[in-house]
Amino acid sequence: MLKHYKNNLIAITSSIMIMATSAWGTEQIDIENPWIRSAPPTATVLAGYMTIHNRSGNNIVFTAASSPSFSTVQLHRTTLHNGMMHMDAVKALSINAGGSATLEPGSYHLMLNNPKQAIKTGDSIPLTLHFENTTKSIHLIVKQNDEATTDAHSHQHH
Ligand SMILES: [Cu+2]
Repeated sequence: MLKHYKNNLIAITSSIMIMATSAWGTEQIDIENPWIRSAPPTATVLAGYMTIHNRSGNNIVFTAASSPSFSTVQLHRTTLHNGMMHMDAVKALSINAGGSATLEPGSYHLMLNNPKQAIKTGDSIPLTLHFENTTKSIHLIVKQNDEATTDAHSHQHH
């Protein structure tokens, strides 16, 4: 009887701890301009971009992403090496307290593999970002390349 009671108590305590750790992150991670580059309907791979702002006082580690609209989502980085473009899978991306990370064409990006439905310009695609201590659910807007870069850099215009 006593043993049974103890087990219950431990179970309750650990579930409260999980709630507490996941609560801090979501409010303090801001996602700016999340978008997917529009591609022909035959495309089996699309690229997703955004800026992740870490407004918390702790380092955060972005580890993965998932979407019901794609079979898999990977974090990639494009690099220029001897005049050739390469894409490498990146396991994790650390973002300092108060810092940000930009996923943009020619650099870090989400590789969205095997769309499960037609992805059209203007669509809003659900995606969950996984961090070490939390997750954040967002929507990415499918945009033409020109439209998206204008949005991202509009503050630089005179
Ligand atoms: Cu890629």
